[in-house]
Amino acid sequence: MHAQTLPQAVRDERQQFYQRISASNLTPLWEVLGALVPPTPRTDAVAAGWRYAEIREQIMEAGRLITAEEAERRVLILENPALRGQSAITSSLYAGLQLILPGEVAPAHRHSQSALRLVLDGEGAYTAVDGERTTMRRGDFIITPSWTFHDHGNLGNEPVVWLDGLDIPTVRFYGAGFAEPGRAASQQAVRPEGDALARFGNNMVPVDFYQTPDQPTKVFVYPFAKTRASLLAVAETPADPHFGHKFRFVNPATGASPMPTIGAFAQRLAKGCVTRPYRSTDGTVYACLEGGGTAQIGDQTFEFAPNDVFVVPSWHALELRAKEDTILFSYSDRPCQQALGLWREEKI
Ligand code: 1HN
Repeated sequence: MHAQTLPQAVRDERQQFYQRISASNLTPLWEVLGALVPPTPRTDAVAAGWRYAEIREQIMEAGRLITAEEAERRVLILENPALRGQSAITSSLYAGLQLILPGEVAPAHRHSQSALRLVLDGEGAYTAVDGERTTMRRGDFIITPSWTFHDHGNLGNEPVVWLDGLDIPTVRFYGAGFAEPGRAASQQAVRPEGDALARFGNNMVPVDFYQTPDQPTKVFVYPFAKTRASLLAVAETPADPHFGHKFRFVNPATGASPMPTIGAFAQRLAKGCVTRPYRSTDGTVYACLEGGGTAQIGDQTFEFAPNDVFVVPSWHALELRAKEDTILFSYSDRPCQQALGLWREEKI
C-alpha cells in the first residue's frame, strides 16, 4: 500500500514512532530502503567541465595572493558542483590545479593518500619522489604513491600548472589518513634522474624484485613522449568504437594499475571520430592534452580543448566527438572497484 493511500491516523502514528525512536539514534529502514539499494547506480556527483582558458587567470591570481611555501600546496580545487565543500570531483576522487612559480618550492611531505599529476602548462618544474627528481614536461603522468615523500620545485622562468588527482574522498571514507612533514623542504636526491624508469620501466626489473598487484609501481613518471608515440604508432589500425585507441597505464612489474586506488588511461581519437555511448561505475576525470571536441555526458554536452577538464559521474553515458586528432588523459577509481568486485561497464 502506498503511503499516500494510508489513513492519516496510521501515518501520524508512524511519524510519532519515528520521532520517539530517533532519541535512541534509531531510524526505520523501510523509509529509505529504495534509496539505499537503487536498481542502477545513483551518485551525488554531476557532470561538469572546466575550460582552462577561462580559469587560468584565476590560478595566476592565486600566485599573486599566496606563496607556494605559505600555502604548502597552491592549488585551486576542482569541486563537483553537487559536492561543494567536500573537496571532491567524484564521490571517491579529488582534482585540483596546482601552480608553482619560478624559484618556488612546495615542501616535502608524505601521506596515506595517493596522488597523480598531469603536467598541463609551463616548463621547468620538477617533482621529487622518495629521493629522485623528475623534470615535469607537458603531458607527463607522474605518481606519488601512498606514504612516499614528495616535493616540487620550479627551477625555470615560467609558471608551471598541473592537474592533481588524489584519492582523498576514498581515504576519508575509510578513515585511514595519516600525514607527516619531511625533515627538509626539499629532499636530498639519492638517485640520479631517470633511475626508476631505467630500473623498473624498461621491460626489466632488478633480478630479485617481485611485487604483488596491491603494491604501487616504482616507476613514478610515465613520460608523455612515450605515451604519445604508442598512441600514434597504433593510430592506423582499427579503433575501438567506444574508446578510439585507449590504453591503461600499468605497473610494469605486475600488470596492475600504477597505484591500487587510482587507475589512469590515455586515448587517442582521430579527427571526426564519434564514439559509441559507454558507461561504467567508475566516475572518471578527463583532461584534454591535444585536439578538442565535445563530450556528451548523459544529456549534457561539454566542449573541450587542450588543458580542459571534465568529469563523467558513475553510470553516466559518455559519447566523445573529436573535432581534431585528440589525446585525452583520464583517471578513476576503477582498480579500487575491481579489487572489491564492484566494477561494471556497459558498451551501449
Ligand atoms: C598534496 O600533497 C599535493 O603533493 C597536492 O602536490 C594536492 C591535496 C590534498 C592533500 C595533499 C602535492 C593535495 C595534496
